Amino acid sequence: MLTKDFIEIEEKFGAHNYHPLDVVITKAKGVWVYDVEGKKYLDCLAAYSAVNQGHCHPRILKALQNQAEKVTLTSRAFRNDQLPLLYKELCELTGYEKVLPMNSGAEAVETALKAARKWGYKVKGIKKDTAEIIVCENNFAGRTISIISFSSTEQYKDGFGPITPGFKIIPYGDSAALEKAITANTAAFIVEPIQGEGGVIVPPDGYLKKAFDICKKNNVLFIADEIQSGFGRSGKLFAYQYENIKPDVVIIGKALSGGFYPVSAVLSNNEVLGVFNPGDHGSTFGGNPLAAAIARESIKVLVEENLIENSFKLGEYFREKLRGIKSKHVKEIRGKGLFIGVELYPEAKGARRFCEVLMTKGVLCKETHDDVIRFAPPLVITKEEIDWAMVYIDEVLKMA
Ligand code: IF1
Repeated sequence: MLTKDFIEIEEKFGAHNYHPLDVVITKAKGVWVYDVEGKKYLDCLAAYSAVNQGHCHPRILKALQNQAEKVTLTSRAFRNDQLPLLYKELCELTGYEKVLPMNSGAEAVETALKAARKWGYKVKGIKKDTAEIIVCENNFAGRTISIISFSSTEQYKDGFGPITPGFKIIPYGDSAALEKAITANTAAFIVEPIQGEGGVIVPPDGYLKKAFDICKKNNVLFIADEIQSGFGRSGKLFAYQYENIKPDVVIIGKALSGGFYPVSAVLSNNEVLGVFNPGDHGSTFGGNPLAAAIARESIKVLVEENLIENSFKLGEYFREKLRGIKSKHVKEIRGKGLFIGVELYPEAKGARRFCEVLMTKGVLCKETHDDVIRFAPPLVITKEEIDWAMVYIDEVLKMA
């Protein structure tokens, strides 16, 4: 079957909730993916940062195979011998006291929302059912009803009401707005240290620290959504580490599994995660031994292969190369580590057409927010591979 045959079947039988590039991938290794017609592409999206360790990493694959032959799912009605070790290793790596495992990123965000509300009532003493959570404009945190309820993107909410109350939206990067929005009922402030879907938006230097201090002063939980920015993507283990803060809660997902399996989690301290009692929250698959074994190895690969440092160094290199391209379309090049956004002028008529042409040249990337081309390759990428891609990126950014 050819590319067009797969597309035809997909369009006929699948819901049309996506508009993918017309490349049908059949295998992948490291930074490279291959389509059904044998054409090779350099993946500059890395499954939205879920495959930071590179596609089909051999060590993670082994961990999956070994565990799959032993036991895959016990449910949390029983214990398994992988989850405790994942807990311990995650806490040692991150400096947090407790972990609550889930599957998708959205579920972990929902878990953090529930923890924050319950902490607000049981620890802070907020009056029943009045807790408020502050979020930023332009956020992206998933697709559940409660999460879209605090989205500022109309499309994500359109047709899905009634929405969940209890959220306040303030501008991103504006600590004064945070200070003003906080009331006695505020339980938490949730923020992406770098906004991903928002267009790879890096907030002003010092913003996270100021916001953190404001939260501390007002007894408000500071929650960092590191689902996309975490695990080396930004050139640090977590993007919040650029500002020398320690969030009360960190939400992780995506690269926690190296792309093999949906694994997410909430990291926090005993006070916050201690609010959950048996029966308060859970998931059939959350914390299963296969997920835990995969996550354990994914974390080890990230650290032992120095992928965080590679992201920092090659991110600088990637941006420097991009800055060398003389293109009338480019308004701004930004990012940290291998989390890179190239914003185009409105006259460029959208980033999508650039991504479509890049695909024909063998470079896969994805537009975000109409005018931004996002480059976020697996963190195993080399200088030579960046140089290879840059020839085409140069050519395509110079299109009419
Ligand atoms: C899609 C975007 C990226 C996230 C942050 C939570 C979640 C995400 C900061 C939820 C998910 C995804 C979802 C995916 C595309 C992708 C995305 F363009 F939509 F925004 F990466 F940039 N917090 N982001 O970025 O995690 O439940 O999806 O596991 O197609 O919707 P999830």
